Amino acid sequence: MPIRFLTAGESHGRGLLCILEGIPANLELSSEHINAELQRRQKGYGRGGRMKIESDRVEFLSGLRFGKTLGSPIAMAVWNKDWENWQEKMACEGEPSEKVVPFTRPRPGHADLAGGIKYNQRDLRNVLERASARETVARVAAGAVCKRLLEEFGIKIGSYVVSIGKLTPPVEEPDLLRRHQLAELSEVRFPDPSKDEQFKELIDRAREEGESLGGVFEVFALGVPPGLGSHIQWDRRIDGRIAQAMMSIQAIKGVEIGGGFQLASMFGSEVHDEIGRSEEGYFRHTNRLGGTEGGITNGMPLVVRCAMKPIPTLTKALKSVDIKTREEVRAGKERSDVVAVPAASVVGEAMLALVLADALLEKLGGDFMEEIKERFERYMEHVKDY
Ligand code: EPS
Repeated sequence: MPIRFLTAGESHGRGLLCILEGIPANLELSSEHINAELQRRQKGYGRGGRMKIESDRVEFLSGLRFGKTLGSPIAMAVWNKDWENWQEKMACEGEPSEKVVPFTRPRPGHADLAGGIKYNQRDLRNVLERASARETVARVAAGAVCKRLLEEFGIKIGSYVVSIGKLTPPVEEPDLLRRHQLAELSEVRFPDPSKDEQFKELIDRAREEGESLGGVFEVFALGVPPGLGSHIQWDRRIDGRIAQAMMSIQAIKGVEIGGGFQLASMFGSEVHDEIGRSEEGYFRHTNRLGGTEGGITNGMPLVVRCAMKPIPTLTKALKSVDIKTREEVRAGKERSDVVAVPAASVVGEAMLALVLADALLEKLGGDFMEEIKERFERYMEHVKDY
């Protein structure tokens, strides 16, 4: 797998870090591009107080010289502004002061209890800080670099929300790119901003009731050439790789590709995308399989749907047990979002970009942009002539 990336950082620590390896040399890259993606991740009606504190900006630490990649690992940092308020409570060294109150009432649905048991921690902050979806800042930074790379090959990635809670207005717009553009204009990333008020009412009501909400979003990629991923081994299948990447996003509980679960109840003739041919090569009359067959991209748009569970931090706290006293209590409360589905869809874009950039480089090979582009053009000729 040509692309590897690691993230580090706690939610209220110094910042979020990312090391991204495998990006070829000579790709033009700027912090502006990454910051624009980071800002998109911060948006969405229903976010908590934290997003008013932060204004996420990337700082490149390596892998770039005069605006072009070097082929060496790209290290990026996004510093937490909130660190100022947490320095004492999240210090890497020294002894805890009296200000440090251990978090001992695990929230159902968060990593608190399972992580506390696993790592033998008596202050569950030692778990929740890393489990927090703030980590997705680093993923979005890495994904932004991959998006930049994919753009050079005409591959575009977008997303939109299809539901929040039980509210699922029909998506009228048929065109995927247009859905994305409309979502950019909506406060909840729904591809019809005239529905925003309905979503906002629902979110306001949830907030008043001390509740949280989940939802469903779709991520797509256009311009994906056929032939990424492979049928020959389980871990090379592109659909499996996409599902793993998406499922790894905090709070995601379901992933579907194309028609997903719906396809299971249909007849074969209603599902499989019939084959046609034009001057550009083969195409499909429909795209119910969401752009993959046999673990290989088939040249149709990739369409992935993800289900996000409601955020586990509730003001109307659920039953829990204090890990210090072992008494039944209400779960601890942390500042949190009421809903983060719009932000998660931006994270989904980043994860899809990472998987596709990896699969594209695996297909083409090469260490610098010029040679990879040449190989891409040759391969696209093959696709057309096949
Ligand atoms: C997040 C930052 C966090 C949370 C949220 C995601 O900030 P804070 O904990 O300071 O409010 O708002 O994390 C969660 C909802 C969670 O359950 O961990 C962010 O930057 O996305």
